[in-house]
Amino acid sequence: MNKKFYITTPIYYPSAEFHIGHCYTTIIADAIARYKRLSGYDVYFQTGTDEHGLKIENKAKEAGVTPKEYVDKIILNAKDLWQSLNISYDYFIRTTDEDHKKRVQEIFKKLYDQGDIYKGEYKGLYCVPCESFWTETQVVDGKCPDCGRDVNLVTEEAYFFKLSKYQKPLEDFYETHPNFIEPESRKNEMLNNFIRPGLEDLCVSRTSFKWGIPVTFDEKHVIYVWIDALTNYITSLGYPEETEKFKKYWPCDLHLVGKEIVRFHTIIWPAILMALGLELPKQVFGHGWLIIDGGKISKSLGNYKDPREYIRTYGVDAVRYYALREVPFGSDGNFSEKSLITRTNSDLCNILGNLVSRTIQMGIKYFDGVVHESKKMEDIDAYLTESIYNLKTMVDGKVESLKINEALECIFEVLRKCNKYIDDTTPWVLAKEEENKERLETVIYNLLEGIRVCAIMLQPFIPETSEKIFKGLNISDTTFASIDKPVEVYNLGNEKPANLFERIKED
Ligand code: ME8
Repeated sequence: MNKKFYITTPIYYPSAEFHIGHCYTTIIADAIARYKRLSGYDVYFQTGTDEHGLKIENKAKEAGVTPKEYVDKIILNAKDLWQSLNISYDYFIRTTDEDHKKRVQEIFKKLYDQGDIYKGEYKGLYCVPCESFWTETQVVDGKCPDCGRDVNLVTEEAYFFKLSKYQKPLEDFYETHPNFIEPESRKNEMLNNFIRPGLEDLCVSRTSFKWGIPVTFDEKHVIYVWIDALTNYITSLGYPEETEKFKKYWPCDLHLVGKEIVRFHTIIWPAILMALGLELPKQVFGHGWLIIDGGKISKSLGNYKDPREYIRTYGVDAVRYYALREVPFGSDGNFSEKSLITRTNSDLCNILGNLVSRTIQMGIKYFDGVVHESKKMEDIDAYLTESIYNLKTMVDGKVESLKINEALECIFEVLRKCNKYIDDTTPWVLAKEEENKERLETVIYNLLEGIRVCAIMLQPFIPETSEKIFKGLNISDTTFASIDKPVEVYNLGNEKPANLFERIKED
C-alpha cells in the first residue's frame, strides 16, 4: 500500500476577502501536496474556513445580513480563488458544516466528562477585531499588541480547558520529537516564552456572543474559537468516530501555519490531542509573513488587492512561482507587484521561456521536429546531463526539508546551465556545415532532455506551464519515475510553440 501524507493549511477567517498572504500558505501547501502525490504518496490535502466568532457576527451585522449569509459569499469567492490558483485540495472544511459542529460538541462533552474542561470565570483584556484575549503583560500601552487598537476588560462565566496540566507532557514531547516544530527558532520561542514560564488554563467558551457552536449541556455558552477551529483537522476525518479515513490519515504529517498561530498549533492543539488520547501531528511548520510597506498584509488593515487581479494580469504560474520562490520559506519577506514582475521576467521569461522556445524552434528548423537520442557524448555534454539526471535527488532533499525556494533554485540552476550550453555549443554555427549534423542533433537532444526533466520537476510548482511544455515536447509520460527513462526520439511536430511567458514592461 502507498504511504500516506496528510497536509493542512490553517482554516482562514472569512471575515473579509482573502489576500495574497492566504494564497502564500495555500500555494506552498499545494506544491508540497502535488510533490508528494507525484512521489507516490496517498495524499490528503485539506484547507477550509473558520467561520464562527464575534468578529464575523459584527461584520455581518454591519452588512445587514446573517452571519451565514455573510460567510457564504466570501467562501464562494475563496473557492473561486483556489480554483484560479490551481489549488488541488482534497477537502474543504467549513466550521459551519453540520457534521463538524456535531463532532466538536461531542469532543467538548468528552473533555468535560473526563474533567479536562471545567466551569469558571474569565477576566481578560479582549481585542474585538483580532478576537484575542491578552494579559496585562502582553498589551502594549493598553492596546492590542497585534493591531494596536483598544482592548476592553471583560468578565464572564466560562468553561476552561486544563492546559496547565499538559505543561510537563508538552516539554517531554518537544524533547523526544526534535522536529515537531520548524523552524528551530520557533520551537525555542514556544519553550522559553510560553511553556517554561507556566501555562494557564484556557478559556474555551463564551456567553457574550451567539455566533458559534453551542455547548450541548449549557446552551447559553458557545464554544470559543480554538476548540472549534483546531479540531477541524480531525473532525474532517470523522473523529470522534474511528472511521477508515481517520485511521488512514491521522496523525497529520504537516500543519503549515503562519508564525502568529504557531503557539496555538504547538501548545493548545497538542494538549487537546493528549487529552483525547490521540497521536500528535508529526510536524508544525511556522512560516514567516509577507510584508507590505513594513507591515503585515492584513484584513484588519485592508492594505491589499484581490489576488485574482494579479492572476488575471500576470498569469497563475507567475503568482505561484513568485510565492514559492521569492522568500526563503520560514522568513518574512516583502511583497510587491514590482518584485513579482521582476521575478517573472528574470526567471520565467528569460531563463525558462526563452530556453523552451529556442530549443523547440531549433528542433523544428534543423530536424523537422524529429530529434534522436545522442550517440556520441563530449565532456561538455556529460557535464550538462549529469546535472539533469541528478536534479530529482537534489530537489527531493530540498522539499523534504521544506526549503521550497531552494528546490526551485536547483531546477533553475539546471535551466541556466542549459542556456549556457547553447551559448557554448553555438548550434547556429554547427548548422552551417552538413558534417556537423550529428553533433548538432546531440546538442538539441540534450537540451530537450534538460527541458523535459525540468518540466517534470516543475509540475508541482507551476503545473500549467509544465503541461504546456509537455505539449511542446509532445510527450505523455511525465511521472517522476519517467525521469530516468530518456526519450529515444522526440517528435516535436512542426508548429512553433507559443511563448510560455510574455515579457512584462518594468517601470
Ligand atoms: O488565524 N503572510 O485565520 P486567518 C503570510 N482562523 N501568511 C499570511 C499572511 C501574511 N501576511 N496573512 C495571513 C486564522 N497569512 C485562524 C486559523 S487554524 C485552526 C485557525 C496566512 O484568516 C497564514 O497562514 O487570520 C496565517 O497563519 C493565516 O493566513 C491566518 O489566517
